[in-house]
Amino acid sequence: MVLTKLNALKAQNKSGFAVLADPDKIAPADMQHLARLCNDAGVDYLFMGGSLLMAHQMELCIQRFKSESDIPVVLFPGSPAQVTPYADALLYLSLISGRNPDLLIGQHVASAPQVKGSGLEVISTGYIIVDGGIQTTVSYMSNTTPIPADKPEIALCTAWAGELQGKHVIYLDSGSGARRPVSEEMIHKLSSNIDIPLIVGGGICTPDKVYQNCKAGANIVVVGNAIERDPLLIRDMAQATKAVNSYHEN
Ligand code: 1GP
Repeated sequence: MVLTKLNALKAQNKSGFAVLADPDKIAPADMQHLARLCNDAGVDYLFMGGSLLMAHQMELCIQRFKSESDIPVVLFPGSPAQVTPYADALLYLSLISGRNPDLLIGQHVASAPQVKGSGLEVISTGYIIVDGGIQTTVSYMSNTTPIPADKPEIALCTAWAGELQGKHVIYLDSGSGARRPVSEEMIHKLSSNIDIPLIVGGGICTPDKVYQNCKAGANIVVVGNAIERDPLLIRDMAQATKAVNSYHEN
């Protein structure tokens, strides 16, 4: 189970690495190559999803990936249309940094029969968007205001509220293609004060940034854009999470 492993990472103060594939940007034909790169690098998860979904090839992408890899596929859906039983687990997102009722409960009600019937492992996720220095697709599409990047205390209260509501994990995201990733100060503020796993993503471009995020307490670091530009980064980024784990062990 994906959540069992995430909880173990949190309990042991460890980190893992997730590659985000946007089905609008990657072709099914590329998924086997991506799977082999992920296998070789020891990637922990493949996240699948995007804020749009114009190419309806997500199921085929997942099938192709799974034909080459046992790495769990976790849906990170931009809309209920992206929920598919071909994956292993679903980040069941509530956009708790926003005040858009549709993304707090509305879409959940509408998609409940589909989610219940999917057979997916459902991971209740408090999704927090932080200002990444540029208007990202997610902030525009969600019609919400991100948390200011220099207000870690607001992010913490939001994460606490999610935890108190029973969310399984918190996802702290500055949005895909963010100019400024979430700060280590904010990551540390949350990770040291919540008891549930912390996922971090948005605008992370270098293995060193992955390392710093993990050191600050991220349990999963997610990278999409940078890997689309240079898939060979997968190896060094996955390695960075492992280096932090050995640093904590010693
Ligand atoms: C976006 O956290 C993810 O929601 C990943 O962002 O594509 O910028 O790596 P990038």
